[in-house]
Amino acid sequence: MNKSIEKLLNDQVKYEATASMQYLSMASWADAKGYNGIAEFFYAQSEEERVHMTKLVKFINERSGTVIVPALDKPKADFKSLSELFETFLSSEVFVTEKINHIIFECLQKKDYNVHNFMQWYVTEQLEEEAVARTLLDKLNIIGNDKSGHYLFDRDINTIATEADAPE
Ligand code: OFO
Repeated sequence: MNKSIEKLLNDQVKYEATASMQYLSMASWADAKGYNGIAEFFYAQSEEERVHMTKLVKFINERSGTVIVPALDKPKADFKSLSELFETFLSSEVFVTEKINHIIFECLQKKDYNVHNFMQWYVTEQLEEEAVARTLLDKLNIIGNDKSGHYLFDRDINTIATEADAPE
């Protein structure tokens, strides 16, 4: 595998791992505040990102590359509001999407169609996850500071997320 592509895939391992730990931290924050639905949502997101990371690790190994399991920065652990929690979610997803697009771009430059093909799965995932993050944040913006709205949001988060994720 081209060394610069291998480096980008290893960087992506770190970004997926970082997202996984960030979402675990967000799940724990929500859990401690009594938002059980939001906590379960982020526990599941954290697991998903871990799966994304492991898929990359396996792929690099399959292609006889060298995997570098990265050290991670401490995730953000405190949030002023639910809006800040979900803004963090959206900005994390937008960041990951940019990185994936960059890998796709480099694959085309280096004519590595194998990695390009593999990365299409991530492109689709990111589209879905960004749509979910934007929808949830939009709902929270409508709710504002209304406590009973927050209660219903926490109760219904999985339904809202599933609807946002559904193909048009
Ligand atoms: Fe890894 O799917 Fe989002 O970040």
